[in-house]
Amino acid sequence: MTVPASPGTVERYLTEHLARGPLHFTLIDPDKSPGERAAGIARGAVALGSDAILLGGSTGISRDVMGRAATAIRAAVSVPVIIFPEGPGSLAPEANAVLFMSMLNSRNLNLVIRVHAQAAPAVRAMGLEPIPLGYLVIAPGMRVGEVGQADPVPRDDLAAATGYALAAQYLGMRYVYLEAGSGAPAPVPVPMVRAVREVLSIPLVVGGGIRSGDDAGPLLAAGASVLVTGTVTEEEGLGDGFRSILAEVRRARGG
Ligand code: 1GP
Repeated sequence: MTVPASPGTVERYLTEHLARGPLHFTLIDPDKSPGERAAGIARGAVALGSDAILLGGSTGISRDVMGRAATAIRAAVSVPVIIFPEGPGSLAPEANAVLFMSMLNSRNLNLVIRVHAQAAPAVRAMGLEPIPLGYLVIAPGMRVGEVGQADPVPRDDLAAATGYALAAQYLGMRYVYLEAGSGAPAPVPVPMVRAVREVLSIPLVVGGGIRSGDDAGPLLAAGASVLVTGTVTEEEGLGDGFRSILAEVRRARGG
């Protein structure tokens, strides 16, 4: 029996790109934007400089819907297509990878580790590359905080955020994701990103409530490695908000 190479192809791609500066991931909900529509968003987002496509939503996406979207996107763009799972039912082998994420501050043990134990054999059988990630819900947390039964980290509790992030790193997770919640009225606070960045030596993903370059710039300056946006493209398409976020990512890369 051979042990699969670790990290895998997608993680190596991300690591190589991160060496040149911060990245941007475009989150697409295939229930709202199925198949070819998802591919159209992905094509436009990648043309503007987005580095990977995340596929997910906070309510049960079927394997079929996920698979169709992943297939259409992979035919349209060459960046990785990564499942951002809300449950094992949405895993599909047509994607390249899955964020294999533990919700660190959930009260529900299923979301911390039990579902992972159930899903891991399916991830292996599907040939999906698991990307080990600690997922931390920051207030307000929005729907994912409710569904995930999180105790959201208060926005001024930098010690709690740094503690969780460092614990994730010490447990061997290779990414930490600070999540304010999709559609949050404001992103994760800049001082929190700065505090976590100071202690962490693995990449720091920040998402939730980022709608403009004015939001993105300070988060990047504070040390975010990856910005994730979803709502801005769902509500405004690839318009000024999205373009100004990508412009800030380019600027932070020095280009
Ligand atoms: C949600 O962090 C992502 O999990 C993206 O959030 O939809 O607010 O961009 P938005």
